Amino acid sequence: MSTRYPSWPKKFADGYREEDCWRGETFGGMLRERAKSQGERIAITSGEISLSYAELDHKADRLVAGFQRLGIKKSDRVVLQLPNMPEFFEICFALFRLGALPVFALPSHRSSEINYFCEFTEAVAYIIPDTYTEFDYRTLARKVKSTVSTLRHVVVIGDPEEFVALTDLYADPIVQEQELGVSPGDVAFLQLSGGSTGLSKLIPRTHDDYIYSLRVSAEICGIDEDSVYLAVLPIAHNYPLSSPGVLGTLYAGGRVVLAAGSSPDEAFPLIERERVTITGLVPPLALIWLEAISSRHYDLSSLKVLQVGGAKFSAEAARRVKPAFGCTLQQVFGMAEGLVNYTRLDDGEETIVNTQGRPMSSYDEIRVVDEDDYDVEPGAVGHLLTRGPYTIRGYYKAEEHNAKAFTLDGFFRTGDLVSVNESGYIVVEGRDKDQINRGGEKIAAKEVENHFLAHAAVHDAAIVAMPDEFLGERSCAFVIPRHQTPTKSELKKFLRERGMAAFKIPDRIEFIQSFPHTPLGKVSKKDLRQLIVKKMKE
Ligand code: AMP
Ligand code: DBH
Repeated sequence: MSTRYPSWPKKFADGYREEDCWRGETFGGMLRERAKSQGERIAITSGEISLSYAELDHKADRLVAGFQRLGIKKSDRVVLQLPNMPEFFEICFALFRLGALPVFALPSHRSSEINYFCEFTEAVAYIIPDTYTEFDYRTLARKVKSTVSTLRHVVVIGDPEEFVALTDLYADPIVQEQELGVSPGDVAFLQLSGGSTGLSKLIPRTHDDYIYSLRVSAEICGIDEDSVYLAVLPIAHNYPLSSPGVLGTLYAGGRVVLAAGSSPDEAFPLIERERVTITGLVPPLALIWLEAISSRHYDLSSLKVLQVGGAKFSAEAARRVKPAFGCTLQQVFGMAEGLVNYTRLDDGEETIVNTQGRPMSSYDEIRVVDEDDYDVEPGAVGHLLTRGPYTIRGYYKAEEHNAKAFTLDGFFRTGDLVSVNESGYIVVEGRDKDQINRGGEKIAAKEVENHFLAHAAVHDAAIVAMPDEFLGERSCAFVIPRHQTPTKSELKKFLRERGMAAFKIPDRIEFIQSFPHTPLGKVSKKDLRQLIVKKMKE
């Protein structure tokens, strides 16, 4: 097994092929086929722009030639940091055809994260928009390029300044019926984990396994050629990318509509105009949409499915979806490492409202275990372990961590605490990973703590989740100062200047003289969580 790209043992890989999970498709081949069968049908709509399957296919080919001219080749890593724009697809499919691996950064990431992605993956190129949400990505690129020696090219959508313009890369395609030596079993891209032990881990997903997850997702979510998926969340994230998301929709030959923003005033008119049939939200957004719907008068009757996932959706809010939108709620509990659970469209109301769904594939293996890896009693709460045809067997270049994150027989330790009911539906009950889930955005406590420790006036720091009605959780930093206590705003400014994504900056900072400890002498985050709840009531 490669330690860089861990994979399934042969016995399992053969089994998944025999069972027809893995059909030997590649992303490049999939787009080629859709271009033949769907041709002039629209694949992507973004504002006034629309792109047919044939056009997308052709543009991807032209970019393959352009990327080749830059010297980008099979297996090279390319960090992609793009918002919801049509070029995202042209670039992705071009890289897939080349066999180069996109690394899916989020638009909210800043120098700290991007530097790490580029360095750790030894990326040869970094692809960005010129500006987006008042942020100039070229300044970020300058910083990264000056520190990462492998990075040869920065490609910019829009005004490139000293970098390469994407528009200059659409070259005459080299006629090639075959892809450039890309096999279905190859890793297609690196997705990001929410992280728990520090920086995000990178997740190698293959053509075979990801396309399988798209096919099953599309089927469960009722996606076909007539479906219209509205992408409101950032599409680089695994959920809007694949559950069924934009790629699942393209797999099924449907149409993807890219939203510029997620607010009701941006999304509702789009749903009306484009006759959107399905979209995916995180719980805080779903709450905003639920609040807005009674005062807005758009025709949302085309919407058949409203998905909510990424963080736990409360049963109370879940119950309001159908009456408010007149469509089916689908809860989605997934992870970029693989396993995705869905409530089914024809499930009864109680299942849809009270559970986070069941595994999408009958080949998903689920175990719920105690601290010693023994199965708990049926229905009891325990740690969720999983293995299957689209769940990775190890993170990219992380041998030591993999030994802990996976069992010896290849089950992934999800870090989620769940119970499974008699019908096999999962309820997410909590978490045992050192992470904050801020309305679907995951924050690894350790990563933020390490940034605090770089401040001269900080002796120690511990980040915990505090309950929040709107986001589910927010983050609180407990800080032990050295001699002089810094101000809270000084600390936040310091964190921003270290180039952390804004969503990771703690919502609250509390100074403390010492941390409570567990009997083993570890910092007791449980006690700190209780302490912050007490303080919130004061
Ligand atoms: P990530 O590491 O970013 O891929 O996030 C995956 C994690 O998000 C899961 O392991 C869960 O902790 C959390 N998550 C995703 N969907 C849900 C959901 N519907 N309910 C509760 N937690 C969720
Ligand atoms: O939170 C997630 O990572 C997630 C949620 C729903 C996910 O990766 C997915 C569906 O595929």
